[in-house]
Amino acid sequence: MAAKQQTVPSLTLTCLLSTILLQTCRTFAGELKWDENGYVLYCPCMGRFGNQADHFLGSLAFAKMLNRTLAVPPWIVYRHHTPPYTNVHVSYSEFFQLEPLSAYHRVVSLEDFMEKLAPKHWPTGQRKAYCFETAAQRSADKKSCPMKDGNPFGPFWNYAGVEFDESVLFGGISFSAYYQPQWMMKFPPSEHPVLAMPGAPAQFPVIEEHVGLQRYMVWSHKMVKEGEEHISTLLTRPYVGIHLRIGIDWQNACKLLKSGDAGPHFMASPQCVGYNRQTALPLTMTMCLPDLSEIRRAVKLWVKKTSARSIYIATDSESHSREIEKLFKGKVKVISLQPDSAQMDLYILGRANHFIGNCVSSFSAFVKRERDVQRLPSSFFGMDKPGKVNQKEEL
Ligand code: GFB
Repeated sequence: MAAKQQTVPSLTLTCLLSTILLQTCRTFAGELKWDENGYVLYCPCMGRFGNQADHFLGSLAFAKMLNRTLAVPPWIVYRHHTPPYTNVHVSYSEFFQLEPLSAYHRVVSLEDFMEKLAPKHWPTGQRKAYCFETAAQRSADKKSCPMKDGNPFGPFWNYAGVEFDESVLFGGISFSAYYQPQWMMKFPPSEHPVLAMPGAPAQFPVIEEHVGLQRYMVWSHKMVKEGEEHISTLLTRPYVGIHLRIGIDWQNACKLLKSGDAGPHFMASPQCVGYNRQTALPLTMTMCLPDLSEIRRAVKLWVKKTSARSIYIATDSESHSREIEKLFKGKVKVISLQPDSAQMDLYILGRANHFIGNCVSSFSAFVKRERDVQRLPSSFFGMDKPGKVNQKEEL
Protein backbone atom coordinates (compact mmCIF):
# COMPACT_ATOMS: atom_id res chain seq x y z
CA MET A 1 0.00 0.00 0.00
CA ALA A 2 1.40 3.39 -0.95
CA ALA A 3 1.93 5.60 2.09
CA LYS A 4 1.82 9.22 1.15
CA GLN A 5 3.45 11.95 3.20
CA GLN A 6 1.01 14.87 3.20
CA THR A 7 2.34 18.32 2.48
CA VAL A 8 0.49 21.60 2.85
CA PRO A 9 1.15 24.65 0.68
CA SER A 10 1.51 27.88 2.67
CA LEU A 11 1.53 25.83 5.84
CA THR A 12 2.41 28.74 8.10
CA LEU A 13 -0.48 30.91 6.93
CA THR A 14 -2.95 28.04 7.24
CA CYS A 15 -1.77 27.30 10.75
CA LEU A 16 -2.62 30.81 11.85
CA LEU A 17 -6.21 30.63 10.71
CA SER A 18 -7.86 28.87 13.60
CA THR A 19 -7.38 26.33 16.30
CA ILE A 20 -9.29 23.82 14.21
CA LEU A 21 -6.83 24.28 11.44
CA LEU A 22 -3.96 24.00 13.90
CA GLN A 23 -5.09 20.46 14.49
CA THR A 24 -5.16 19.96 10.73
CA CYS A 25 -1.62 21.22 10.45
CA ARG A 26 -0.36 18.69 12.92
CA THR A 27 -2.20 15.98 11.05
CA PHE A 28 -0.85 16.90 7.65
CA ALA A 29 2.66 17.65 8.85
CA GLY A 30 2.99 13.88 9.13
CA GLU A 31 3.12 13.50 12.94
CA LEU A 32 -0.15 11.70 13.31
CA LYS A 33 -1.56 11.92 16.81
CA TRP A 34 -4.07 9.37 18.03
CA ASP A 35 -7.53 10.92 18.39
CA GLU A 36 -9.05 9.91 21.74
CA ASN A 37 -12.49 10.75 20.30
CA GLY A 38 -12.19 7.75 18.06
CA TYR A 39 -12.39 6.95 14.35
CA VAL A 40 -14.90 5.93 11.70
CA LEU A 41 -13.75 3.49 9.01
CA TYR A 42 -15.94 2.22 6.19
CA CYS A 43 -15.83 0.48 2.86
CA PRO A 44 -17.27 2.53 -0.06
CA CYS A 45 -18.71 -0.73 -1.24
CA MET A 46 -21.82 0.49 -3.08
CA GLY A 47 -21.78 1.60 -6.70
CA ARG A 48 -19.17 3.38 -8.71
CA PHE A 49 -17.67 6.84 -8.41
CA GLY A 50 -20.83 8.95 -8.19
CA ASN A 51 -22.42 6.61 -5.64
CA GLN A 52 -19.23 6.51 -3.62
CA ALA A 53 -19.02 10.32 -3.65
CA ASP A 54 -22.60 10.66 -2.38
CA HIS A 55 -21.78 8.20 0.39
CA PHE A 56 -18.56 9.98 1.18
CA LEU A 57 -20.36 13.25 1.96
CA GLY A 58 -22.81 11.51 4.26
CA SER A 59 -20.01 9.60 5.99
CA LEU A 60 -18.07 12.80 6.55
CA ALA A 61 -21.15 14.29 8.21
CA PHE A 62 -21.64 11.12 10.29
CA ALA A 63 -18.04 11.26 11.58
CA LYS A 64 -18.54 14.90 12.52
CA MET A 65 -21.81 14.09 14.25
CA LEU A 66 -20.00 11.54 16.44
CA ASN A 67 -16.96 13.81 16.77
CA ARG A 68 -14.75 11.01 15.49
CA THR A 69 -11.99 11.36 12.90
CA LEU A 70 -12.99 9.98 9.50
CA ALA A 71 -10.52 7.57 7.93
CA VAL A 72 -11.00 8.61 4.31
CA PRO A 73 -11.16 5.49 2.15
CA PRO A 74 -9.70 5.13 -1.33
CA TRP A 75 -12.02 5.14 -4.35
CA ILE A 76 -12.87 1.68 -5.60
CA VAL A 77 -12.45 1.57 -9.36
CA TYR A 78 -13.89 -1.49 -11.08
CA ARG A 79 -11.94 -2.95 -13.97
CA HIS A 80 -14.27 -5.56 -15.38
CA HIS A 81 -13.16 -5.08 -18.96
CA THR A 82 -9.55 -3.96 -18.74
CA PRO A 83 -6.46 -5.58 -17.21
CA PRO A 84 -5.76 -6.35 -14.42
CA TYR A 85 -9.55 -7.11 -14.19
CA THR A 86 -9.40 -6.70 -10.41
CA ASN A 87 -10.56 -3.64 -8.47
CA VAL A 88 -8.11 -0.80 -8.21
CA HIS A 89 -8.04 1.21 -4.98
CA VAL A 90 -7.17 4.81 -5.72
CA SER A 91 -6.19 6.96 -2.74
CA TYR A 92 -8.56 9.86 -2.13
CA SER A 93 -5.70 12.29 -2.65
CA GLU A 94 -5.05 11.11 -6.22
CA PHE A 95 -8.19 12.96 -7.28
CA PHE A 96 -8.86 15.39 -4.41
CA GLN A 97 -6.92 17.19 -1.74
CA LEU A 98 -7.32 15.87 1.79
CA GLU A 99 -6.48 19.16 3.49
CA PRO A 100 -9.64 21.17 2.57
CA LEU A 101 -11.80 18.50 4.22
CA SER A 102 -10.32 19.51 7.55
CA ALA A 103 -11.99 22.90 7.37
CA TYR A 104 -15.16 20.89 8.02
CA HIS A 105 -13.94 18.00 10.15
CA ARG A 106 -10.92 15.95 11.21
CA VAL A 107 -9.80 13.40 8.62
CA VAL A 108 -6.91 11.07 7.96
CA SER A 109 -6.44 8.89 4.89
CA LEU A 110 -7.23 5.23 5.52
CA GLU A 111 -3.73 4.46 4.23
CA ASP A 112 -2.09 6.71 6.83
CA PHE A 113 -4.39 5.41 9.54
CA MET A 114 -3.37 1.83 8.81
CA GLU A 115 0.30 2.54 8.44
CA LYS A 116 0.92 5.05 11.20
CA LEU A 117 -1.81 4.60 13.80
CA ALA A 118 -3.29 1.14 13.60
CA PRO A 119 -0.17 -0.87 14.50
CA LYS A 120 -0.07 0.75 17.94
CA HIS A 121 -3.65 1.83 18.65
CA TRP A 122 -5.77 -0.67 16.70
CA PRO A 123 -3.54 -3.71 16.69
CA THR A 124 -4.16 -7.06 15.06
CA GLY A 125 -6.25 -9.20 17.39
CA GLN A 126 -8.34 -6.25 18.58
CA ARG A 127 -10.07 -5.27 15.37
CA LYS A 128 -13.82 -5.19 15.78
CA ALA A 129 -16.34 -4.92 12.96
CA TYR A 130 -19.63 -3.06 13.51
CA CYS A 131 -22.76 -3.79 11.53
CA PHE A 132 -26.54 -4.00 11.64
CA GLU A 133 -27.97 -7.23 13.08
CA THR A 134 -29.76 -7.67 9.76
CA ALA A 135 -26.43 -7.66 7.91
CA ALA A 136 -25.05 -10.32 10.26
CA GLN A 137 -28.00 -12.56 9.35
CA ARG A 138 -26.21 -13.22 6.08
CA SER A 139 -23.24 -14.83 7.84
CA ALA A 140 -23.03 -18.57 8.59
CA ASP A 141 -23.28 -18.13 12.39
CA LYS A 142 -25.67 -15.16 12.01
CA LYS A 143 -23.52 -13.25 14.49
CA SER A 144 -20.66 -12.04 12.33
CA CYS A 145 -20.46 -8.88 10.24
CA PRO A 146 -19.96 -9.84 6.59
CA MET A 147 -16.97 -7.55 6.30
CA LYS A 148 -14.98 -9.46 3.72
CA ASP A 149 -17.65 -11.52 1.98
CA GLY A 150 -17.32 -11.23 -1.77
CA ASN A 151 -16.33 -8.36 -4.02
CA PRO A 152 -15.68 -5.45 -3.37
CA PHE A 153 -15.68 -6.14 0.39
CA GLY A 154 -12.83 -8.66 0.60
CA PRO A 155 -10.43 -6.88 -1.76
CA PHE A 156 -11.08 -3.57 0.00
CA TRP A 157 -10.14 -4.73 3.49
CA ASN A 158 -7.27 -6.75 2.06
CA TYR A 159 -5.99 -3.55 0.44
CA ALA A 160 -6.18 -1.91 3.87
CA GLY A 161 -4.50 -4.95 5.43
CA VAL A 162 -7.32 -5.67 7.88
CA GLU A 163 -8.60 -8.96 9.28
CA PHE A 164 -11.49 -8.66 11.72
CA ASP A 165 -11.38 -10.46 15.06
CA GLU A 166 -14.83 -9.82 16.47
CA SER A 167 -18.23 -8.43 15.48
CA VAL A 168 -20.39 -5.91 17.31
CA LEU A 169 -23.98 -5.86 16.13
CA PHE A 170 -26.50 -3.07 16.45
CA GLY A 171 -30.13 -2.45 15.57
CA GLY A 172 -32.89 0.07 16.07
CA ILE A 173 -30.70 2.97 15.02
CA SER A 174 -29.80 4.62 11.75
CA PHE A 175 -27.14 7.06 10.62
CA SER A 176 -29.39 10.12 10.82
CA ALA A 177 -28.79 12.98 13.26
CA TYR A 178 -31.80 11.90 15.32
CA TYR A 179 -29.81 8.93 16.63
CA GLN A 180 -26.69 10.85 17.61
CA PRO A 181 -27.24 10.42 21.39
CA GLN A 182 -27.81 6.66 20.97
CA TRP A 183 -24.59 6.28 18.98
CA MET A 184 -22.65 8.17 21.63
CA MET A 185 -24.17 6.09 24.43
CA LYS A 186 -23.83 2.72 22.73
CA PHE A 187 -20.31 3.27 21.47
CA PRO A 188 -18.25 5.57 23.68
CA PRO A 189 -14.79 6.00 22.12
CA SER A 190 -13.08 4.81 25.28
CA GLU A 191 -14.54 1.33 24.74
CA HIS A 192 -15.06 1.49 20.99
CA PRO A 193 -12.21 3.58 19.58
CA VAL A 194 -12.61 2.42 15.96
CA LEU A 195 -16.01 1.97 14.36
CA ALA A 196 -15.23 -0.07 11.25
CA MET A 197 -18.25 -0.73 9.04
CA PRO A 198 -18.92 -2.86 5.98
CA GLY A 199 -20.60 0.01 4.13
CA ALA A 200 -20.89 3.78 4.30
CA PRO A 201 -22.68 5.14 7.38
CA ALA A 202 -24.79 7.28 5.09
CA GLN A 203 -27.85 7.34 2.90
CA PHE A 204 -27.99 7.22 -0.87
CA PRO A 205 -28.53 9.62 -2.46
CA VAL A 206 -26.85 12.18 -0.24
CA ILE A 207 -29.44 13.97 1.90
CA GLU A 208 -30.23 17.59 1.21
CA GLU A 209 -28.45 18.91 4.34
CA HIS A 210 -25.19 17.38 3.19
CA VAL A 211 -25.21 18.44 -0.45
CA GLY A 212 -23.23 21.58 0.40
CA LEU A 213 -20.35 19.52 1.85
CA GLN A 214 -19.25 19.19 -1.75
CA ARG A 215 -17.37 22.48 -1.22
CA TYR A 216 -14.77 20.60 0.80
CA MET A 217 -14.04 18.23 -2.07
CA VAL A 218 -11.31 20.15 -3.86
CA TRP A 219 -9.58 18.64 -6.90
CA SER A 220 -5.95 17.64 -6.51
CA HIS A 221 -3.31 19.88 -8.06
CA LYS A 222 -2.51 17.15 -10.59
CA MET A 223 -6.14 16.92 -11.72
CA VAL A 224 -6.42 20.71 -12.01
CA LYS A 225 -3.24 20.93 -14.07
CA GLU A 226 -4.28 18.16 -16.47
CA GLY A 227 -7.86 19.37 -16.66
CA GLU A 228 -6.91 22.96 -17.43
CA GLU A 229 -4.49 21.75 -20.10
CA HIS A 230 -7.26 19.77 -21.80
CA ILE A 231 -9.64 22.70 -21.61
CA SER A 232 -7.18 25.17 -23.08
CA THR A 233 -5.94 22.90 -25.86
CA LEU A 234 -9.19 21.23 -26.91
CA LEU A 235 -11.99 23.67 -26.16
CA THR A 236 -12.86 27.26 -26.96
CA ARG A 237 -14.89 29.16 -24.39
CA PRO A 238 -17.74 29.55 -23.86
CA TYR A 239 -18.33 25.79 -23.91
CA VAL A 240 -21.30 23.64 -22.97
CA GLY A 241 -20.53 20.35 -21.17
CA ILE A 242 -22.97 17.46 -21.48
CA HIS A 243 -23.18 14.14 -19.69
CA LEU A 244 -24.64 11.33 -21.77
CA ARG A 245 -25.51 8.46 -19.43
CA ILE A 246 -27.06 6.20 -22.04
CA GLY A 247 -25.18 2.88 -21.93
CA ILE A 248 -26.77 -0.52 -21.59
CA ASP A 249 -26.72 -0.69 -17.76
CA TRP A 250 -28.45 2.67 -17.68
CA GLN A 251 -31.06 1.66 -20.27
CA ASN A 252 -31.89 -1.29 -18.03
CA ALA A 253 -32.05 0.88 -14.90
CA CYS A 254 -34.39 3.38 -16.58
CA LYS A 255 -36.75 0.57 -17.60
CA LEU A 256 -37.81 0.46 -13.94
CA LEU A 257 -39.41 3.86 -14.49
CA LYS A 258 -41.73 2.43 -17.13
CA SER A 259 -43.59 0.31 -14.59
CA GLY A 260 -44.42 3.51 -12.71
CA ASP A 261 -43.36 1.95 -9.37
CA ALA A 262 -40.22 4.02 -8.97
CA GLY A 263 -42.01 7.33 -8.32
CA PRO A 264 -40.22 10.66 -8.69
CA HIS A 265 -37.42 9.63 -6.33
CA PHE A 266 -35.21 7.28 -8.26
CA MET A 267 -31.47 7.15 -7.59
CA ALA A 268 -30.07 10.70 -7.77
CA SER A 269 -33.31 12.30 -9.01
CA PRO A 270 -34.06 14.39 -5.87
CA GLN A 271 -31.41 16.76 -7.23
CA CYS A 272 -33.82 17.93 -9.92
CA VAL A 273 -37.34 16.89 -8.86
CA GLY A 274 -36.82 18.12 -5.30
CA TYR A 275 -36.08 16.29 -2.03
CA ASN A 276 -39.57 16.54 -0.62
CA ARG A 277 -41.54 13.50 -1.77
CA GLN A 278 -44.86 15.31 -1.37
CA THR A 279 -43.91 18.18 -3.64
CA ALA A 280 -41.49 16.38 -5.99
CA LEU A 281 -41.94 17.06 -9.69
CA PRO A 282 -42.63 14.13 -12.01
CA LEU A 283 -39.66 12.13 -13.24
CA THR A 284 -40.00 11.32 -16.92
CA MET A 285 -38.36 8.68 -19.07
CA THR A 286 -36.71 11.47 -21.10
CA MET A 287 -35.03 12.74 -17.95
CA CYS A 288 -33.65 9.27 -17.20
CA LEU A 289 -32.75 8.24 -20.72
CA PRO A 290 -32.80 11.15 -23.18
CA ASP A 291 -33.16 10.07 -26.80
CA LEU A 292 -31.25 11.69 -29.63
CA SER A 293 -33.99 14.23 -30.33
CA GLU A 294 -33.94 15.41 -26.69
CA ILE A 295 -30.14 15.53 -26.72
CA ARG A 296 -30.25 17.65 -29.89
CA ARG A 297 -32.96 19.92 -28.49
CA ALA A 298 -31.22 20.63 -25.20
CA VAL A 299 -27.78 21.09 -26.72
CA LYS A 300 -29.15 23.47 -29.36
CA LEU A 301 -30.98 25.48 -26.73
CA TRP A 302 -28.00 25.94 -24.40
CA VAL A 303 -25.43 26.48 -27.16
CA LYS A 304 -27.62 29.30 -28.43
CA LYS A 305 -28.32 30.77 -24.99
CA THR A 306 -24.65 30.81 -24.00
CA SER A 307 -23.24 31.62 -27.48
CA ALA A 308 -21.06 28.56 -26.99
CA ARG A 309 -18.17 27.99 -29.35
CA SER A 310 -17.56 24.41 -28.32
CA ILE A 311 -19.24 21.42 -26.71
CA TYR A 312 -17.65 18.84 -24.42
CA ILE A 313 -19.30 15.41 -24.41
CA ALA A 314 -18.72 13.03 -21.51
CA THR A 315 -20.32 9.67 -22.07
CA ASP A 316 -20.54 6.14 -20.75
CA SER A 317 -20.95 4.82 -24.30
CA GLU A 318 -21.92 6.56 -27.56
CA SER A 319 -20.89 10.23 -27.86
CA HIS A 320 -23.24 11.14 -30.75
CA SER A 321 -20.61 13.70 -31.68
CA ARG A 322 -21.31 13.48 -35.46
CA GLU A 323 -25.01 14.11 -34.97
CA ILE A 324 -24.28 17.00 -32.61
CA GLU A 325 -21.67 18.48 -34.95
CA LYS A 326 -24.18 18.42 -37.81
CA LEU A 327 -26.59 20.55 -35.79
CA PHE A 328 -24.20 23.49 -35.97
CA LYS A 329 -22.88 22.91 -39.48
CA GLY A 330 -19.28 22.78 -38.30
CA LYS A 331 -19.44 26.18 -36.54
CA VAL A 332 -19.20 24.69 -33.05
CA LYS A 333 -16.33 22.41 -32.06
CA VAL A 334 -17.45 19.10 -30.55
CA ILE A 335 -14.98 17.28 -28.30
CA SER A 336 -14.86 14.13 -26.21
CA LEU A 337 -11.73 12.68 -24.62
CA GLN A 338 -10.23 9.43 -25.91
CA PRO A 339 -9.40 7.37 -23.95
CA ASP A 340 -11.94 8.65 -21.48
CA SER A 341 -11.35 9.05 -17.77
CA ALA A 342 -14.28 9.38 -15.41
CA GLN A 343 -12.60 11.94 -13.15
CA MET A 344 -11.23 14.02 -16.03
CA ASP A 345 -14.70 14.09 -17.57
CA LEU A 346 -16.08 15.28 -14.22
CA TYR A 347 -13.45 17.99 -13.96
CA ILE A 348 -14.09 19.34 -17.47
CA LEU A 349 -17.88 19.23 -17.02
CA GLY A 350 -17.48 21.08 -13.74
CA ARG A 351 -15.66 23.94 -15.45
CA ALA A 352 -18.07 24.37 -18.41
CA ASN A 353 -19.94 27.62 -18.98
CA HIS A 354 -23.12 25.58 -18.92
CA PHE A 355 -23.69 21.94 -17.95
CA ILE A 356 -26.47 19.63 -19.10
CA GLY A 357 -26.60 16.55 -16.91
CA ASN A 358 -28.66 13.46 -16.30
CA CYS A 359 -30.95 14.04 -13.34
CA VAL A 360 -31.00 10.38 -12.26
CA SER A 361 -27.26 9.79 -12.39
CA SER A 362 -25.05 10.34 -9.36
CA PHE A 363 -22.18 10.96 -11.79
CA SER A 364 -24.05 14.04 -13.04
CA ALA A 365 -25.00 14.87 -9.45
CA PHE A 366 -21.34 15.24 -8.54
CA VAL A 367 -20.92 17.84 -11.29
CA LYS A 368 -24.14 19.65 -10.39
CA ARG A 369 -23.16 19.96 -6.70
CA GLU A 370 -19.72 21.24 -7.56
CA ARG A 371 -21.15 23.80 -9.97
CA ASP A 372 -23.77 24.91 -7.43
CA VAL A 373 -20.97 25.61 -4.95
CA GLN A 374 -19.28 27.75 -7.59
CA ARG A 375 -22.59 29.30 -8.69
CA LEU A 376 -22.24 27.98 -12.23
CA PRO A 377 -25.41 27.19 -14.18
CA SER A 378 -26.66 23.65 -14.84
CA SER A 379 -29.71 22.03 -16.37
CA PHE A 380 -30.78 18.46 -17.11
CA PHE A 381 -32.00 16.62 -20.15
CA GLY A 382 -35.77 16.83 -20.01
CA MET A 383 -35.64 19.66 -17.47
CA ASP A 384 -34.19 22.98 -18.54
CA LYS A 385 -34.93 24.67 -15.24
CA PRO A 386 -34.19 22.25 -12.39
CA GLY A 387 -36.76 22.31 -9.64
CA LYS A 388 -39.35 24.06 -11.86
CA VAL A 389 -41.95 22.58 -14.15
CA ASN A 390 -40.43 22.85 -17.59
CA GLN A 391 -41.52 25.77 -19.70
CA LYS A 392 -41.20 25.01 -23.38
CA GLU A 393 -38.37 27.22 -24.55
CA GLU A 394 -38.48 28.62 -28.06
CA LEU A 395 -35.22 29.01 -29.90
O1 GFB B 1 -20.64 7.27 -11.12
P1 GFB B 1 -21.75 6.34 -10.95
O2 GFB B 1 -22.01 5.81 -9.61
O3 GFB B 1 -23.03 7.07 -11.53
O4 GFB B 1 -21.50 5.08 -11.91
P2 GFB B 1 -24.54 6.58 -11.78
C1 GFB B 1 -21.43 5.23 -13.29
C2 GFB B 1 -20.00 4.94 -13.77
O5 GFB B 1 -20.03 4.79 -15.19
C3 GFB B 1 -19.03 6.11 -13.49
C4 GFB B 1 -18.95 5.45 -15.78
O6 GFB B 1 -18.44 6.08 -12.23
C5 GFB B 1 -18.04 5.90 -14.62
O7 GFB B 1 -17.14 4.86 -14.31
N1 GFB B 1 -19.46 6.64 -16.48
C6 GFB B 1 -20.73 7.11 -16.52
C7 GFB B 1 -18.70 7.47 -17.19
N2 GFB B 1 -20.78 8.23 -17.26
C8 GFB B 1 -19.53 8.47 -17.69
C9 GFB B 1 -18.95 9.50 -18.48
O8 GFB B 1 -19.59 10.43 -18.95
N3 GFB B 1 -17.61 9.43 -18.66
C10 GFB B 1 -16.84 8.42 -18.16
N4 GFB B 1 -15.54 8.46 -18.38
N5 GFB B 1 -17.36 7.43 -17.40
C11 GFB B 1 -25.01 4.05 -11.02
C12 GFB B 1 -23.97 3.06 -10.52
O9 GFB B 1 -24.38 5.01 -11.82
O10 GFB B 1 -25.90 3.42 -11.91
C13 GFB B 1 -24.63 1.87 -9.93
O11 GFB B 1 -23.15 3.59 -9.50
C14 GFB B 1 -25.61 1.25 -10.91
O12 GFB B 1 -23.65 0.91 -9.61
C15 GFB B 1 -26.60 2.30 -11.38
O13 GFB B 1 -24.90 0.71 -12.00
C16 GFB B 1 -27.54 1.77 -12.47
O14 GFB B 1 -25.41 6.98 -10.67
O15 GFB B 1 -24.85 7.09 -13.14
